[in-house]
Amino acid sequence: MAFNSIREFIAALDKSGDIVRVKEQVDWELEIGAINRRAYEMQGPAVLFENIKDYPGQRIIGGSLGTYRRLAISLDLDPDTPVSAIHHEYEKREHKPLKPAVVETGHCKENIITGNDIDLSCFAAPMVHDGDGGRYLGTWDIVITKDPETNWTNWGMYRFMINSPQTLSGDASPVSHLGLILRKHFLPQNKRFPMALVIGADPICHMVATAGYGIGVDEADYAGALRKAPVELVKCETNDLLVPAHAEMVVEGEILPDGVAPEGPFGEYPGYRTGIARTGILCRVTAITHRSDPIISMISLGVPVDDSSVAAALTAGISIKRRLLKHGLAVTDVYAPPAGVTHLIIVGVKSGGAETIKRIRDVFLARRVMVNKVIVVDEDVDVYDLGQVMHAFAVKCHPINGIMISQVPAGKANMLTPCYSYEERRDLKGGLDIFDCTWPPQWPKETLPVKSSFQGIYPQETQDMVLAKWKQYGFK
Ligand SMILES: Cc1cc2nc3c(=O)[nH]c(=O)nc-3n(C[C@H](O)[C@H](O)[C@H](O)COP(=O)(O)O)c2cc1C
Ligand SMILES: [Mn+2]
Repeated sequence: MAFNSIREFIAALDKSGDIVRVKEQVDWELEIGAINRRAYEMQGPAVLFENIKDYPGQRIIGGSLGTYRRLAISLDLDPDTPVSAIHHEYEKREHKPLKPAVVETGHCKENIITGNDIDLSCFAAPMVHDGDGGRYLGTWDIVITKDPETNWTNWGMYRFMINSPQTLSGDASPVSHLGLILRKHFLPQNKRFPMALVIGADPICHMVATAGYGIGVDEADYAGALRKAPVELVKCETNDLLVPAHAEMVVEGEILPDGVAPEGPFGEYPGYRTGIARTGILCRVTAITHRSDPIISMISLGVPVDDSSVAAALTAGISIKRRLLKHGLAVTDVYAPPAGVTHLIIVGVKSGGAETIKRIRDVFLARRVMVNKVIVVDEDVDVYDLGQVMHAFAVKCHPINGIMISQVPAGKANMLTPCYSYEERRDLKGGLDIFDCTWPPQWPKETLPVKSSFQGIYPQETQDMVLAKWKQYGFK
């Protein structure tokens, strides 16, 4: 059964024991961020802060999807579902996109604030990390925008910090869909760009906002697919965007074509504060609507594992697999292990070798290269089992011929990757290595090393006999 709101999801986490309710008074300045961060690092539960200094009645939830257990619960699966099964279920559900249902009203309309009454400082936006550029209201959010030409509605997760009581500043990259629409239809025409920042929607809506769907694809249809029920949307007060009706809070606004504001720095997703304060986009708030006693969704972003490295690893793995298949590569599975923070990707292939490796490299190099290491393994290696992957890397990746090093053209690399120098990050320069852990197809079959495993080195009859008698031997 799909959750219709974050409150229904919290009730499920209460039941499964995957959330702690903090009743002790906590400070929005660093304390909440630090508690949430420590909980991640202990692989602990989600945290609901119920008593926030200066903000009676308001609450913050941190880490809603910070473990695979919580991710499985959000998809209405058994909490102990293995990672590979979560991936496969996600892929299966994606085949049936469901259009959202537009409704008249919803919880997000319980309070409507417009005009001079708008004051962002009335909301418990946390100062998440020491050294952040400001208080971030949007950390685990959904930002909704529309392409005026095609009516494509985009959902993306982009951070937004409070710049003044009535303005936000943000950091949507030029290649993000928000960045693309803004630069195509609004900046050149000097037009204001309507947006809605959604906080505290049902967990699946936030997850699809992290996913790299194609240009022109409405993420809302995929939230419906994954929930197996249409998302209910309601119209904004001051623009014609549609937002999740049962969200805790919606900040309606317009990005000003001639305005800029300082943005960042921030403890970033690769697990480091790599940036300095930059010039961000400036959003003038036109309305705030919210549920009474709102719950603000947040992430204390940092070293893995957290919501970003779990949920975004799932969505990144699925979208990279989709892209490789589209280019005709015989890929079995793709895993972006959370510890690799989407910088390291494992690709399983039906047949490897230099030609396959080159084609995989070309697919990665064709766009912005946020990844910098790709490990390619044969299909007998379970990509979700890091022990097996490490074994293949250790013994099948030739230390000279097995590494394909590529330069990433300036302007296309990841500016947040900590190993790049300051100059490289500034100019978006970087590299991409493909580690080939597959057998060269030209090696004669009789010279291929034989895998000394149960399935690899024993005759089929021996395997069948051992399996048939397994319990007889005394195993459970
Ligand atoms: C916690 C979190 C914060 C993010 N913040 C930003 C951000 O500030 N700017 C950005 O361009 N992408 C950010 N991303 C990555 C985007 O969410 C991701 O690229 C997504 O695909 C964007 O949607 P789009 O493909 O519709 O542009 C963030 C992801 C996560 C998980
Ligand atoms: Mn998109």
